Amino acid sequence: MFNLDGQKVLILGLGMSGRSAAGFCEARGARVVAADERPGEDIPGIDELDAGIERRLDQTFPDPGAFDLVVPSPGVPPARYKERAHRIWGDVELAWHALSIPVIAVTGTNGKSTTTLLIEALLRRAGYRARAGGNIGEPVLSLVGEALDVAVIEVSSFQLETTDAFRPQIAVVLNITPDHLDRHGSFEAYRSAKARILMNQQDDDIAVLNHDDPVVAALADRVRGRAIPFRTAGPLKSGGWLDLDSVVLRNDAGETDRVSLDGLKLRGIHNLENTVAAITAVWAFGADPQKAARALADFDGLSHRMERVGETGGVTWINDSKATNPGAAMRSIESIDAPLVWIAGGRDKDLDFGALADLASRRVRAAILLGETRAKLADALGDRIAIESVESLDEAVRRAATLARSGDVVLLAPACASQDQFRDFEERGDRFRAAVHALANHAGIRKS
Ligand code: UMA
Ligand code: ADP
Repeated sequence: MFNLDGQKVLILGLGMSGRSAAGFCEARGARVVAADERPGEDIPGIDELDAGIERRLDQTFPDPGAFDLVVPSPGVPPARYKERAHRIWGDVELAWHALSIPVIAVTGTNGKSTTTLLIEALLRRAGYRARAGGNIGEPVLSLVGEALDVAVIEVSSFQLETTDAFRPQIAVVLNITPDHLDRHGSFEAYRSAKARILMNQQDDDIAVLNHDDPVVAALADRVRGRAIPFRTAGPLKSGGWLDLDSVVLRNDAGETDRVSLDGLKLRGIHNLENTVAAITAVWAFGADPQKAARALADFDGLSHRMERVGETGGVTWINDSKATNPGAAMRSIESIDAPLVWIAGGRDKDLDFGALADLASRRVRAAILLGETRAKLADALGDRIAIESVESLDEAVRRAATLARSGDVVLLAPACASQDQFRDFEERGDRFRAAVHALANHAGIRKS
């Protein structure tokens, strides 16, 4: 068992990740101090912490320099501990030391959760005991001690900042476009954080890289093991690529397999990319891709990702609340082949809306803007399309109902974080769904 006997460990932040790390370290013999700047009554699950864990709540963090190991939560910026800490290991690093099974790690700006869960489903169908965890919302430490053949871990840029020796056997990088620049400071710093997924890989490890994304493709130079490309926009010499309704898999020796995507339930071009990435990863892992692909027909998309939440008077309502950056929102808009009423806006992450606004001005009939970024988005859109500014998501849904005509799609793809008005993207999506259902039940809904 991974041992922290007698070590003084400081846990920073007691959300999902911090609470699991506190329990994990305590069970391995550490003297744990668990700190959170919020008062205890605001921290769900705080009462479940073991009594042996010392709590420091509702106060500024203790000095990291007084501890052998600091375990920061992903949401705690490095400036809070980096200078003083002797050793920094986030929960992904802790889990990696404790797991004695192969690890497939998935990162990228968008598509991580879908691809991670799809890889889990594909591997299970191919006969492996696989479980997903990490940024997906299931703390990675919950995988430790499970009877598994393989762990599939979604890793964010925040989590990769606190890795040290983390070395996934297979690293999947989906795409890198601007996100979280408020935290990382620059696109270069964000890209570097993502690239840490490859940092410790060795000769016998594999990096599955998106050949169509220039920033990801450029990472091939850093790969110490084998780089296996995947793409949807054309063939490759070897790797995994989309060809009509199939994924072609070809190794360096030229041996080729073809996996049919018949029955694929996921919608949208971005999900084709995620599917090709997932199939390529499980093939690279050594699973039988034909057996694995039987899972495609059972794999429903996740909530809050291009989720169809209702239809009213010929208008389709889609909840893509998880589109929390411009790149994701662009894919959502591109994926819809119908006149669009677009609901966007939220918390700013210092991101540029230029390319998104250009696309929206060609594809969107009307934009309904809310949240902290509504003026910035309106500026970027200029007078190219009809714009309405609203105070709340409920109001946005009501306005959309009056603007949308039969055959239109109303799309919530905010391109921004949710925390200006909501707890998280899930609360925002739930609120949207509820508002749409309330409309649908209301006889007075106006349709032109
Ligand atoms: N806190 C402080 N001081 C600070 C910052 C935070 O005390 O300066 C405390 C807060 O009061 C709170 C706790 O820290 O109690 C929150 O920690 P956290 O924000 O790291 O949240 P967790 O609940 O531990 O969730 C984290 C990830 N959160 C973030 O990266 C912000 C979750 O990803 C992840 O699912 C979970 O660990 C399990 O691995 C969420 C996310 O938004 C979904 N991720 C980003 C994204 O996907 O874009 C990266
Ligand atoms: P993540 O975990 O990286 O946030 P998700 O699978 O939850 O990824 O998808 C989040 C959103 O990102 C989706 O709602 C969709 O708008 C967009 N998206 C998903 N896959 C891709 C992709 N491969 N490329 C670009 N955008 C994507």
